[in-house]
Amino acid sequence: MKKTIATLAAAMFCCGLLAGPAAAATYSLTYDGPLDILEGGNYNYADITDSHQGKIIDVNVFVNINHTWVGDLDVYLAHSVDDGDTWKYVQLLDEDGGSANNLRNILFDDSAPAYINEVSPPWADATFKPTNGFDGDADSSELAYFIGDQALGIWSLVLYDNATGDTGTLENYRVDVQTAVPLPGAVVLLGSGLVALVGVRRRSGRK
Ligand SMILES: [Ca+2]
Ligand SMILES: [Ca+2]
Ligand SMILES: [Ca+2]
Ligand SMILES: [Ca+2]
Repeated sequence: MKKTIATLAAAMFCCGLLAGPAAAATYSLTYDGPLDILEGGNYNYADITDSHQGKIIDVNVFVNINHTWVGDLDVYLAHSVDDGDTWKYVQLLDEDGGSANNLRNILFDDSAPAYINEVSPPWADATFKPTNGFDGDADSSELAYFIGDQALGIWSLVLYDNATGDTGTLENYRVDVQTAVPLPGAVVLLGSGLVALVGVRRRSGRK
């Protein structure tokens, strides 16, 4: 009988661990512009507060930018780690696209078939991987760089216009986030397994 209880408790404990006390959640957060993209050494920030709990599993970002020479632009998605003291930068565009106009309804997704800089503009109504490579302001050009971080914090689309003469605006952007969030049922299951194990140990220790 004790062995049965112990086995059951161990099974519950293992299930709690193996299944993982989490479930996936998805949500989207939108920034509504327009935000003028200033030239002359300005970094332009479009911030979105993310109040969701959970660890990031996947991030995609959808952008609408008007610009008369997209090759002027560095575009990054940044996310605050901790309380905003630390930022991670993922590069989406690295002065790619030459004299072409606009990034219209472009979704950046690591799972897309092609890097944006390997597809000739104009770019509109399409899904691309971020640019293939990154400059000194970025940490990566893969959105997967955010995986494992807490979602809670600030997302920022950061735009830098490297040359004078052509300008633009950020019309809007959206982050699509998937997180792993605690699953109360699994926590209860894990907890009850632990309690049962402790109970068995106590009983078996009192001979
Ligand atoms: Ca142009
Ligand atoms: Ca650059
Ligand atoms: Ca993705
Ligand atoms: Ca410019």
